[in-house]
Amino acid sequence: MEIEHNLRRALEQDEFELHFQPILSARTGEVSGAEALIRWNKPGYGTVSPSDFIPIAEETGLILPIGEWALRAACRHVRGWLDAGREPLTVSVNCSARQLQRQDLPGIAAALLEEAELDASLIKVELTESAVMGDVDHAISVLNRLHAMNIKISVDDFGTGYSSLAYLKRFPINTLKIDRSFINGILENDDDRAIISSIIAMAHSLNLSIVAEGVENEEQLALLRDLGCDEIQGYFYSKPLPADRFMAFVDARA
Ligand code: G
Ligand code: G
Ligand code: MN
Ligand code: NA
Repeated sequence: MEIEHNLRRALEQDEFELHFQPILSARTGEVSGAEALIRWNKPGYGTVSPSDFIPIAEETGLILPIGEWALRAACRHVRGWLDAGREPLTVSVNCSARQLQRQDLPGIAAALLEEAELDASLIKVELTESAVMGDVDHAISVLNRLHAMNIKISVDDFGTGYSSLAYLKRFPINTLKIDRSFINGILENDDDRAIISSIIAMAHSLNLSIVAEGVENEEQLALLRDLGCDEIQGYFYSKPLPADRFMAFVDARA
């Protein structure tokens, strides 16, 4: 397959780049971290969005080296920011089901953290509900190892899958990211607002923090803050930015 060949070459030729979407404290408006989102700068074409190549990378197994690349790049960026004298920021890295099931994720993460001389608590792994629902016993054992290393764990796109919070209690999770499809409707839709309100209440009673994704305006932000949401991510503050522009965003808000 041509795209598979091109993705292999992209790894060899260093054509991937991480962008960073700021994540801010709902209460203080301070930048607490960012989600790292991969981009492919394809020569002679331009930027390819991950939604156009991550599914193929997953099918072909290339997600394993690409995921490792993303984790290494995230660790190196965080190290660079610390070296430049910045306050520590937590970076969330997306991991596919396959990385969780087929790779020694804790071992790889340990090596990359050591390589970057980085405190594990600055890296957060984002997994979807379906990724942890696959082989549950294996997922629990991998997550327990990550947790023991002090790597933080988020459940991405929360609310779109089938898991209940009671079920997730079995996993050593730190954070739920409420899917942006719920945030979309909170101002107009009473049901969406009720769902979010009860997710936040239950999450807090289980000692989980809540990130709202896809926050696009001030009214949504104000409501989410009233509902007790901990952190905010979305176009209202910023779209994903190249590393230098992300740092400029951080400096401008400090
Ligand atoms: O940034 P954008 O909205 O185009 O991202 C689209 C999707 O690609 C998101 O759902 C995100 O989870 C996924 N994605 C982005 N970067 C990575 C990555 O490094 N690894 C994996 N597995 N998925 C990623
Ligand atoms: O699935 P995941 O949560 O990893 O996807 C993150 C993607 O969501 C990012 O690639 C980003 O482009 C997109 N995104 C982030 N904030 C917003 C937003 O406020 N509105 C919309 N429509 N998309 C967003
Ligand atoms: Mn994500
Ligand atoms: Na998401």
